[in-house]
Amino acid sequence: MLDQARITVSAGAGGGGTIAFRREKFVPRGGPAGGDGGRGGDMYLVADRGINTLNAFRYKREFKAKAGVFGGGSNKSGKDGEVFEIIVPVGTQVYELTGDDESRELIGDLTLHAQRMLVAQGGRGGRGNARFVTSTLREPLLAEAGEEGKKRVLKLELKLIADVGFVGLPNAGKSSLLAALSNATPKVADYPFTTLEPYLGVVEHHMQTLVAIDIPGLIEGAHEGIGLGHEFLRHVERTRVIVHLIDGGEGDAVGRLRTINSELGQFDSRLLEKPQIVVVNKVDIPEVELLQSEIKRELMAEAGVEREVLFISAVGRTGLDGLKDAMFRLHNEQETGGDALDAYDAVTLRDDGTAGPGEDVPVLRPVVDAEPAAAAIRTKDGFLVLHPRAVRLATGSDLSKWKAQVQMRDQLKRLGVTESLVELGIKSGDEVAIGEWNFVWE
Ligand SMILES: Nc1nc2c(ncn2[C@@H]2O[C@H](COP(=O)(O)OP(=O)(O)OP(=O)(O)O)[C@@H](O)[C@H]2O)c(=O)[nH]1
Ligand SMILES: [Mg+2]
Repeated sequence: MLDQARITVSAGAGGGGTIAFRREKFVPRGGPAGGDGGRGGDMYLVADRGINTLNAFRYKREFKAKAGVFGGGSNKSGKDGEVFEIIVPVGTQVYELTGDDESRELIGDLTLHAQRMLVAQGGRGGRGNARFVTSTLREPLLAEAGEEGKKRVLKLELKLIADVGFVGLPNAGKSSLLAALSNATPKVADYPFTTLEPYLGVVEHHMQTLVAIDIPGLIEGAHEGIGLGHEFLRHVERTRVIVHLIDGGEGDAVGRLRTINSELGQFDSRLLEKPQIVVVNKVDIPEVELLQSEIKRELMAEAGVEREVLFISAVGRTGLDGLKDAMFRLHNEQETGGDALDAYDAVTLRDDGTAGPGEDVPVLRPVVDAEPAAAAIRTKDGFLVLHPRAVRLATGSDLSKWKAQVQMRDQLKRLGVTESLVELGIKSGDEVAIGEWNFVWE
């Protein structure tokens, strides 16, 4: 199972502004009417609790949002590029990779269903020539190119969040069940407290997946810290469904059920409000099979056990389909209105397959690109203008025309570029490069 992915996201470029003039009868060239370009589409990550893996990124790793459309004539603005949403599982941590060494920085943590994170901002549209009209400039021949969309390399890491919790006394077979239902390989042994740390596993059923968590066995007094399980009960708090596993081979199923439920309730009464599937394990043992209907009757008589009692054998792998049906059905029933549950701590899947507490959830940090510090710099051939607006203007205009060049120099003055060049010590005859355009300073 893939639980990390490296992807490239590119927001859409802004559409270029247009140079156009109104067509009027008997007027060779009407007023300027070039519209602005549309904004490039933004790129978002959106968390969805319907998926539990990053498998979708195995084949598709590059994502591009649509560009904004060029401005039209008659002052018509170009259409904005559509927002692009990449769906990721809830529990996805987002790192930005930068530099040749791809050093990583955590930029977000999607822990809630429907949470959105802007990862690459669409480029602004360029202004059309109609926007450059002033009292002295009646016939602007300038327009801005659209801004580039942001591009980022991201590393996604899935911090699994458990959907279903397995609880029960030590030795009930919780780890055996997790091993039988999922890809996990927890340790199984015939002594109590085999499991010392919670384990997570992804359970697949009819094209759906959910994450199950196996926690150490609970014993009487667990809520006060006796045994091990209490430490991990908080992982069960955020699950939607509890699978309560009872060892059928040990007798007194009702007493065992009560012990655990009393611990759950004392730890946090909300745990008892969760749908609970009561499952009797080890039905492969002949005595258990023999007593099946009696055990079932006793358990059904218990308050709180409204649902069917299931009989399975984790080791013999019987009854598992019925259990999966119940798990997915109850889980899906909780999908709506369960948002309060999401506020609980997430659980981290460690490299060795065990689960640790989720780290504190960092606030989503909006990604902002720094503007270049200087409007222009000196190069070995002369001067290079970096001012983003000026560069876009040079790119979006047809500067082969002498009139356009005059207007462009005017704009450089207005944008403060001229002043920067003077401060850098520019002299008459020096070469200035700006976007695709080069000119000689006078
Ligand atoms: N006969 C039989 N034995 C089982 C079954 N499931 C589990 N066992 C055995 O029961 C013992 C305990 O199983 P585990 O899966 O380690 O139980 P656990 O609930 O995880 O136990 P702790 O981690 O100690 O809380 C092991 O010896 C298993 O082989 C089953 O379906 N039938
Ligand atoms: Mg175990």
